[in-house]
Amino acid sequence: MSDAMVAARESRTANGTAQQVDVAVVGAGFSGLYLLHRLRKAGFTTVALEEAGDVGGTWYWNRYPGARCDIQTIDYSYSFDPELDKAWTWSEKYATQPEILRYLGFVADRYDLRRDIRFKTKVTEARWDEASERWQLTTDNGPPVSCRHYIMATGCLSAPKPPEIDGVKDFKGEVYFTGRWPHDGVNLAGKRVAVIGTGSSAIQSIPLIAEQAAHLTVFQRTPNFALPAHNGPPPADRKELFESDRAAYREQARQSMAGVPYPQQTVVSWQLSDAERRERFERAWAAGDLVHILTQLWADQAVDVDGNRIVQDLIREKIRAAVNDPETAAALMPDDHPFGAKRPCLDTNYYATYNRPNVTLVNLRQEPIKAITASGITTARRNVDVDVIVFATGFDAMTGAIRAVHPITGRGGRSLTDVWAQGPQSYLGLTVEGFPNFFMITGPGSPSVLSNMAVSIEQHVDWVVDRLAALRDAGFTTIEPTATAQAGWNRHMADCSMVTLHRLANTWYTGANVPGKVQGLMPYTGGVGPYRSICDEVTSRGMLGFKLTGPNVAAQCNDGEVVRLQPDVRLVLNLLASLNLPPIESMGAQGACAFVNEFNKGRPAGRPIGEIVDGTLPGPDGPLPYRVYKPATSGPHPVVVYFHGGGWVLGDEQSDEPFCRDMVRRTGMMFVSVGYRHAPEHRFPTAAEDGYAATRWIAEHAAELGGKPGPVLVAGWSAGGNIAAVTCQLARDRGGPDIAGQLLICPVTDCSFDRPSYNDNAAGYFLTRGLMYWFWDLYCSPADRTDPRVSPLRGKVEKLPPAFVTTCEFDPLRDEGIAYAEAMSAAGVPVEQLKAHGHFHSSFTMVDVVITGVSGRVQMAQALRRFAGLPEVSRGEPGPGFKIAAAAS
Ligand code: NA7
Repeated sequence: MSDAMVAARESRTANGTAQQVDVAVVGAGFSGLYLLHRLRKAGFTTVALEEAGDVGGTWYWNRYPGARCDIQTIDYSYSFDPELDKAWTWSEKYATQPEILRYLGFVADRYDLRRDIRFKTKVTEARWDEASERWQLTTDNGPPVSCRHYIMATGCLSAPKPPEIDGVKDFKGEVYFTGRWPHDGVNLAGKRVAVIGTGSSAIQSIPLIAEQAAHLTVFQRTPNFALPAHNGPPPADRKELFESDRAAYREQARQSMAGVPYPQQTVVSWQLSDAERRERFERAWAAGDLVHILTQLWADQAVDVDGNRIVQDLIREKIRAAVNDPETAAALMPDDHPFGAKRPCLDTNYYATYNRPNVTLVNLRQEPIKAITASGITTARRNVDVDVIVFATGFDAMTGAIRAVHPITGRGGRSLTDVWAQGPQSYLGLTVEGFPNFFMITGPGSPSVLSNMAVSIEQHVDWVVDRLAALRDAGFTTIEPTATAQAGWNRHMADCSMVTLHRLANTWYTGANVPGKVQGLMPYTGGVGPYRSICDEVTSRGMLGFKLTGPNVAAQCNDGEVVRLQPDVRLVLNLLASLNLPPIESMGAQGACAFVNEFNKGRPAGRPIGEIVDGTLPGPDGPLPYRVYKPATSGPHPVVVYFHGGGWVLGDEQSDEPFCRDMVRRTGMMFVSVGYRHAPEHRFPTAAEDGYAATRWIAEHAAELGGKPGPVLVAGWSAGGNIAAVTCQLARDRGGPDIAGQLLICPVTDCSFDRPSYNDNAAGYFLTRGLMYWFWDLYCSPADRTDPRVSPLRGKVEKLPPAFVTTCEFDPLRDEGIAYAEAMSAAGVPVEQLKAHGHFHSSFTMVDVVITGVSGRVQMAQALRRFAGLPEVSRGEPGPGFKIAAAAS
């Protein structure tokens, strides 16, 4: 049906004449305004429907005292028009709400946007009409709207949460919500005021309310981390950086992780001394910048509970120093969540406000609110009479404003509320399967609140409008994500959530602040730059994951999942690809060794452990070097004989050092890494025979080495996994030593190259098929390759020690590892398998780089302990919010 026919039909609707537009936008805040501008420029007819009386979105409503942005305003600005950028100068580092609102009004005027906005108009219902392929929107003011595309630009924090406290209606005094503050202000002078809540809104307003009120009582349920904003004029260094090359500055922001141009930190906390860490922290504290302190201290601060705890302790010290009364100070110290897992706040004199004689803190953890009465608030311990109650109790974040339009009915009469009954589902956080031509700006599943919103909004709007224009030009009238693409995005979201610590706190990021809301991390934690590149990849791969239809064109559906790799694996592989390295096999054996040594120098060295001792042991033809890694706990510890990776050609007893250290810490066991001899000088079966001989010697000399006498365990990665597997077979056949268990990580087990993983993962995942061929050629003649000492899968697999076999989805060696595990299992050997999805050959040995490898190493360590007969480790868990800390550190 043509648009003209649709228009004629729609104008006869029972609700009166519908306003006909190509695209309807809900909201006229940062997102809605830019959408209007872009849509108009792209030639679409459009209308924005806005509940408020003017533009501004969140900045229209949140007028409480002290309301400011918490991203430096230089960064919290539109960048789409360099002329606009130059035409506006912010007066402060963190602009106040009135100034931001003036800015948005200025933007609306400059591009004449108000003429397409219907103010004081709420969308009450939205329905996809299959026949006309248009959305029909019902409003509470003026005509309904019929549109081809429907875009929710409703913001993440615009649906205030009800107070959930009994008796609010009985209260005889004044009641205010920070998120719906009266436009002409509130006179609090001389009044007794209660503030409920200690999130950002409360922390910004409390110091100013305290200055006016006769008495202020703050009711705190959960203390929050707050940092001094050090507000003032925009900092000279940042301004200079920006003004020296505005375009480059903005571009850096777009590619960054948080939408603010800061570099990625590479130094981890344990590589720094106490003094160095304190120096970095003090610098960050003085900078008064959330993104700085959240990202610039050390690389593990946001991904590892130990790295994070150091920051928490330093902030708690600051709170202790700022607040005179020790009991109040203690109550103000957050202890139930990692720093940054809940949105930290920027403050001006917040903690010092509690030193004022007219301010009281009520700790609701000790005395919960029982009810609000006619005269005030009753807790379990006292009645507090007040004249005014300020609710700073937050929002039904991320999904609240979208679900406030109810129902949004998509294909087949399904409502978005039903589809999201178990939590929001989306593709890219922008679209939802079953809801054609429906888009969300900064929706759940996008970086949104974990980023500088201005940057994310521009990226979303540009992507959506560019796609709409391209579809229109190609004759498509509908666009809808597929179930596969959406499921893939949800899995990728879950993968990303394992990288950071956000999942360990009860926050509005997870829906935990709203009783009854399904919980799960809603924003995308994979970073702004990576997210942008994923959206661009969707486009460059022919609108991957979208179904497109149009009246005069063949339907198109390029189905699939855009990211199947773990997020950090994707980053590592992209980085490696950008280096354009020559294939390792083209470097020659010596050149390849030198390359690997150089490569290893650039990685984090590995965490501190008890002791490292080097030595040599007698091998079959002379001494072999070894390196012992000992735990910090007192021994003797069970001994793990470890074989490094490197295709029988590369590496040495030190080359997997970060992995060995990590496993020593996790297992509490001693690792002895063996420097077996390499090809091409020493071909098959040297590595295998060295491995076996070394294991035998280590088992016999365990006590001398400081380990526990008795059975040893063997472990190895890649070709080292091959040697470990072969050693177990030889030990069985040659009368010992006793081996209590084997850990095989991505092992080589067979000389056949025709399993699917050799083809599926032939290139692009660092270990290539070509490199494997080269390793085999250097180590082993074709005639020897079926010998079980290099292809243990061809040997006898009965009566082997219990095994834990790790394989990675994107590894050429995946299928032979699985085949070996299955063969052993079929032969009665107890076998556990970890089939690591989204991982590549080096995922588990790139410790502190591939963070998503942690949970796999936790499982491997548990297996080794079980094999050695040690009890399971129970890690100290500091609070309910840290429940899955073991998997994160
Ligand atoms: P937040 O950050 O959600 O803070 C709300 C606060 O209100 C928080 O301290 C809550 O405690 C508290 N709260 C909520 N409900 C209750 C009840 N029923 N009783 C007692 N205390 C309650 O909202 P904000 O408006 O401050 O900030 C939102 C974002 O806007 C902010 O992060 C910035 O990005 C800008 P809880 O922690 O749930 O125990």
